Amino acid sequence: MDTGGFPVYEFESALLSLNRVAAKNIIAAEFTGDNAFGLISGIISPALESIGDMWAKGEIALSQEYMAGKICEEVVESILPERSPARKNMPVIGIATLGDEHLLGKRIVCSFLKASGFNIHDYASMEVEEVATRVKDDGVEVLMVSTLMLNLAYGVKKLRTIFDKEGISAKIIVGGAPFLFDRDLWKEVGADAMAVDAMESVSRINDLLGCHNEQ
Ligand code: B12
Repeated sequence: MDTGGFPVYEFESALLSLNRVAAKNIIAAEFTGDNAFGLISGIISPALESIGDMWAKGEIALSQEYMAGKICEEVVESILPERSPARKNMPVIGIATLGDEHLLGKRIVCSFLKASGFNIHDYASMEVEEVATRVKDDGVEVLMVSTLMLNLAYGVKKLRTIFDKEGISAKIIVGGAPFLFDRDLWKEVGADAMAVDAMESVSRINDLLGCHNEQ
């Protein structure tokens, strides 16, 4: 794997040995104050994906995969930027996982959007029907859906049906593993767009709303 000069292997081995302190120190040594998303895509995500593959091949215990996810949540939390104070005339955004317990991707997208100045309603891991009600009540213009389990990705289809039936005009942008594995799945489930990561999600919102959110 080309690690682009990042200490991915060191971070991965700290995670596999459940060495929380070493994992935090590796990221702290690379953190410059404004490169959180670069460290997430350059070190944290590749290490987690490699650990996920090892688990799938039976090479490590579930507890190692589970703890690696938990340690990464803490590490990510410690470097994510604050909410931006520049929040004039920004569209109302919702974010949900439709019952998925893989919360790290949602956490990162949510934080990136907040840091970019968006107003976010975080519906966490709510069921489809409840998400639709909240989207309607909160006047959400774009709903971001993060699912890592394929079965839950199909929940977007159900959501779209409810939106159409109830006349809810919110756009739906999806992301997460199933949409990365199958690049046409977003169309199949009736979403309006997909994005590969948090950074791309901002361009998708702007494309769909036909705006560039200048302050
Ligand atoms: C870590 C992990 C876990 C951790 C979760 C820790 C946590 N609190 O989140 C634990 C161990 C708990 C776990 C549990 C399970 N997992 Co798991 N897990 C993973 C793994 C290895 C990495 C996920 C991750 O956190 N990546 C790092 C984050 C940062 O990346 P991300 O979520 O993809 O998010 C980025 C982008 O996708 C994007 N994005 C994400 N969401 C959104 C949303 C929008 C709108 C946009 C625009 C962008 C966007 O932006 C993010 C950052 O830039 C994946 C493998 C993979 N390839 O994804 C499997 C994976 C998702 N898990 C899987 C499975 C099967 C399970 C379990 C059923 C069994 C198991 N392995 O233990 C359980 C079920 C949990 C449940 N009921 O929800 C499968 C799902 C397969 C499928 N067909 O559905 C995967 C794909 C592994 C595999 N290859 O088989 N898992």
